[in-house]
Amino acid sequence: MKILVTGVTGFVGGHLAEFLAVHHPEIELHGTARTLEAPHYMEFLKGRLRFHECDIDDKRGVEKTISDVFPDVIIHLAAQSYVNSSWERPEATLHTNIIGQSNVFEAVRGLMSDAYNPTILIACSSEEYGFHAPVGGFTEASPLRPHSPYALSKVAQDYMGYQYWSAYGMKIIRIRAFNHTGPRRDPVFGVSGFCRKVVEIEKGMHPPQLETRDLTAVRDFTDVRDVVQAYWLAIERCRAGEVYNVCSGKGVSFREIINVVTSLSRVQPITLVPDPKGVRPTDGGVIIGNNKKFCQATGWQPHYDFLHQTIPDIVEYWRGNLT
Ligand code: A2R
Repeated sequence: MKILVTGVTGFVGGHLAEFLAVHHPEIELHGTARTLEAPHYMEFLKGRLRFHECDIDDKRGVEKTISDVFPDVIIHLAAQSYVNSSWERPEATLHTNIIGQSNVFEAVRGLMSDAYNPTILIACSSEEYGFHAPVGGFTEASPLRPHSPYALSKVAQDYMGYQYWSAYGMKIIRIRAFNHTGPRRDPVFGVSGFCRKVVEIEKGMHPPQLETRDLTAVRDFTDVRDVVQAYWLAIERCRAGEVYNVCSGKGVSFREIINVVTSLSRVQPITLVPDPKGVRPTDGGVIIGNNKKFCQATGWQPHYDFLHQTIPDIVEYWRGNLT
């Protein structure tokens, strides 16, 4: 089986490639990246993962990559993934996420035949639901209320997946992933940023204070290592045309997160101060998912305890990777 992971050098892509290389040696693994300079932690995948230089915005380049590889499975992760950047440059986010995915779908459609119809997993997002989870968490039937250009781009990707399945019978599985983090997460994302700051404090690079925003906000976090296993199970067991939440089903407030992160610091005490950049439009609210549909379809259960395994692992990662 040949698998093509778009955005393989990204946070999830790297963990997915590692998971597939370790647990599925039978798979021929391909990945796209904008440049062929792989991050150092992907060195061990040399010879195992074939890189293809490909900008997802470039229709011809995407067509060439997909027709060269002819994958049985595509896991489409390449995207502008950062909500805050989407406020600053909405058109770039909409273009890469929506037109980029259209380029992937059209390239596959051009190759489709009775003998060729690959499975495609697309990475949609909890951001599509908005900020006010009902009791029991957002289900796949909850209304979509995108609040940012990023969220809007993910709604479009999601419904594009539905449309290509319904119009052309393409085998598209839509996954709405809730917050996920883990070692190697870019520090622009909250939890990884807090963990890195604690390590900067330990190394004397930052005063013993953490800049925080709305600590009452509640999110549903899953470890990325559980998420990539979920993506693989989705490929094996989920139904094309369907949409599934991947989440823990449990909410955790940023106050709880900060308490755990600061408790791990070798420098005490750490003072909390308001973030000088102020509150962002994406702060606040309660985003919790309901994972019943996905768990029933696949048997998946998250294994990592977010507060007591994932967060310490991220702190350890920064202790070993901050110079
Ligand atoms: O920025 P780069 O060069 O590291 O590449 C990122 C890639 N990417 C692109 N690849 C090809 N053409 C583009 N125009 C383009 N723009 C971005 O997508 C990176 O390798 C990858 C995204 O990785 P991260 O930003 O680390 O996101 P993460 O957390 O891995 O998210 C994976 C998927 C995305 O669709 C998110 O929207 C969703 O899961 O949550």
